[in-house]
Amino acid sequence: MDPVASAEHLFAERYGRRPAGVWSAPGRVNLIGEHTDYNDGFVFPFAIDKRTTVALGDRDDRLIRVASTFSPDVVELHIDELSPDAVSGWAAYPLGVAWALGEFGADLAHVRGVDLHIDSDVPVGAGLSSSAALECAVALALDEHWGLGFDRPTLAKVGRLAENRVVGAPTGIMDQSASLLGEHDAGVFLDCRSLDADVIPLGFAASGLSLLVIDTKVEHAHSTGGYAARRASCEAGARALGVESLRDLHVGDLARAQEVLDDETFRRVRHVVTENQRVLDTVRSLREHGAGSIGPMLDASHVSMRDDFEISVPELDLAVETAQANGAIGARMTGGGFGGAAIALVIDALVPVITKAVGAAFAEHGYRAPAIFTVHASQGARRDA
Ligand code: GAF
Repeated sequence: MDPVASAEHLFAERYGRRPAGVWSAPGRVNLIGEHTDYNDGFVFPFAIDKRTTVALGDRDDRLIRVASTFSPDVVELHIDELSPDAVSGWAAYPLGVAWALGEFGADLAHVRGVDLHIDSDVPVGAGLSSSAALECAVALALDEHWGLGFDRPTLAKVGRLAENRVVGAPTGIMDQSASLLGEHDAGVFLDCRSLDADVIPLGFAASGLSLLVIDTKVEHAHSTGGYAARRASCEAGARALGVESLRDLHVGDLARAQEVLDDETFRRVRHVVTENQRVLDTVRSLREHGAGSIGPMLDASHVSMRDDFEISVPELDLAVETAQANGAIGARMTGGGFGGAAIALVIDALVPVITKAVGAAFAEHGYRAPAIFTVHASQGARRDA
């Protein structure tokens, strides 16, 4: 069954009537630009061909009811009771988005309740931002159904606020922007300070290239520990150097930064400053020389995350090194780190070779078998029916 028919069927099975509409939003892969978003820097992610679907039906009262294929629970809440702390678990995402719409000025006092049914093929915990896919699908569905009229950059902020407050993860704007602004076969080059976005053709298929995702199955959570600590280091570094954010520093400022900062903070800062430059270099190289030219930036990004930002894990390093040793054009861990996935840009013919080599290397090290698959850049959030 196609995803739209399936969403309509699941809604009807749960609620006993047809939905009024179906919306969906994709997960994302970040090609390059890691931990730069909350430093007002540059990112270059793309929306992937794995999506979260929301079927929505009207109600006569003011309850929001949410059901999904990932849990037997049906959770309901009165619109007047929406708050970041009202619900926990997966239902906190859709209900957090409804709350966040109100925080951005939506008049929720006069909207009617809705029933939502949610389904998804974005793998959870793989670093492909299943959470942003869920937030953005619900944000767009409620925005259009309730006629709120928010633009997509604002809906991205709504999703981020839900994530920051409901899940407690101090994440940036990248994932929601990719999910809302992505287009077929294109990356989203986003300036996270101005929120100006340029949608740039990737041309992987035309260049005979595939983008492999290697999900290490090492679980990560950005609401705990490392992610927040890295963000705090970046903010401390910016303060010590007297700039509003690390975006305001360039590679030429690093010598002074090294004199002022302790070694660890300096390395965190150096990652962000050089990563911003790598995003700019990647975009320029892609435009001027095509996708086959961006490998060195991807490889350097991984080294920087491994050694300076210290957010890699042995499984991610092994995935990256094995892909590189078997002919990948470039490879790096992607996303927030501490687990999740690596990506490798590879010539089509090498997909089976690299898949096999990475699987064998993981087995040899006694690591859990990774999930390895290709992804394609796809359209962002949309109404499907
Ligand atoms: C996670 C966050 F959600 C993003 O905002 C971003 O900071 C990323 O980690 C690291 O680049 O996906």
